[in-house]
Amino acid sequence: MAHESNTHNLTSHWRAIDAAHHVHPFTDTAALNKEGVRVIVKSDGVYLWDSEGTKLIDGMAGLWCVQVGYGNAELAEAGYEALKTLPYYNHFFKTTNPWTAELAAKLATILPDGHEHVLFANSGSEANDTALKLIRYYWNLKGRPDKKIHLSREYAYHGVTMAAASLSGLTPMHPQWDLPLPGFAKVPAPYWFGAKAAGYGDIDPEEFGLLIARKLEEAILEIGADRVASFSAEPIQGAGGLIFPPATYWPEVQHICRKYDVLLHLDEVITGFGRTGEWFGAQTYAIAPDIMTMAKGLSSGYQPISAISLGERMSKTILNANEELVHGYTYSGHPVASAVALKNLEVIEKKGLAHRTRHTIGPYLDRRLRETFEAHPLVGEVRCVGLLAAIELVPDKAERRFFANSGDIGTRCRNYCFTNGLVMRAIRDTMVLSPPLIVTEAEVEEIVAKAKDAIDRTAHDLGKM
Ligand code: PXG
Repeated sequence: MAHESNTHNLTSHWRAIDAAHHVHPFTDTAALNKEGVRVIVKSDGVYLWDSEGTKLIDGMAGLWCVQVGYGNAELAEAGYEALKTLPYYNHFFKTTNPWTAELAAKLATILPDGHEHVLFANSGSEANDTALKLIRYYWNLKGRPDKKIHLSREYAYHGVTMAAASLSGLTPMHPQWDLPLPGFAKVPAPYWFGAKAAGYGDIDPEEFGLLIARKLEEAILEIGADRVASFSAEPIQGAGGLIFPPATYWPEVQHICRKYDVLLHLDEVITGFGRTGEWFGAQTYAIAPDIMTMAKGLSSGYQPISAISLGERMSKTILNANEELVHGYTYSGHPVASAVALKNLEVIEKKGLAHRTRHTIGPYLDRRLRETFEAHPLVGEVRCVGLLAAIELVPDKAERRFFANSGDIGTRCRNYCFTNGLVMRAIRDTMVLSPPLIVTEAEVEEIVAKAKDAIDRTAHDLGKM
């Protein structure tokens, strides 16, 4: 389907039926319908096309997930093969299937040490929801039912189920739903670029990393270590604005979790599967989690699938409970999703996508962004780890202050990007890139040139150029 020649005339039809019947996520649907929605009809590599024939370069890999790029025939064929052979069966009735069993075994070879056991779900939110249930269960089995408070961070994004949204620290996610639920508490994020604006003064990043880690200790002591179940965190905070922790942060956090017997839950939904230049952010930052959640890049987004892995301590306790684990979804370990994920891991490995992210294309993106933007009058900081990059737009280069109406300038810049045929996200006024891991140097050049034009135009509007 979907060649521009025969989709142009259908655009207004699709817009109309979408407006009449489809409620969009994280969107004011009524406002969107006045504006008119864009219909995405096809994709290839790092490119997308809309129904009017406009070509976009996708600097976000969808929603941080299309590691192997669009249009990978091997993944499509693996899915088709499973669809023909076993389109559905479950794991509830003393049964498994070859793809899910192989996928679990493959994951065990790439996960952090001690993570030998995996549960499956269908989204990052479900994985995090499941992780919190397993954490509660663990402490119940240990005879410590009072350990029930879940700590997480400001600016965290962990998803939208009742528990995952409660865990999230992006406050606009809460009022519509009367969240967070009881039993959730927040600690600050190691957002060094924002430290000055937050009143920490001219602190250096390493000192700031320690200071923020110790805020976790303060929170544990205030609540009482005997009541704190877990600390949940993304190795790098993604949807909260690409917050890269200073080098001192993770070692201190791990030390604190161990000292107070608080389970460490790592949310690798964005940072997994090569994104930071290793299989997982846990390896990039030398983190040893008790439980880990992953989704997105697990299947490069080709199928909805997520996973929860248990470290030694949790797996020993939970798998030796001598009772049924009363949890599972109809689609846990779906054969088609498992087949696609398994092939996806094979492709990531075969093409050396984590390796190139760490050693060649990641450093290339980093260098080109710095060369292009570090001296730019609208840019306060450029930061990049693997193929995650952020460009902070600020009113005053020297001051590390933010714009008064947070988000206005970022949105303006993002709109210019779209006009230029580049998908680049704005989080507040931070411009964010997370391209497919197959992106080439020429495509990086295209992204940088389009981003430069958009940022220049934004600066021009503000009288800065
Ligand atoms: N954890 C993290 C770290 C995520 O980034 C989730 C959990 C939830 O996954 P599901 O599959 O339930 O969506 C995410 C999802 C954005 C954006 O605008 C980011 C996500 C989802 C939607 C939008 O950056 N991340």
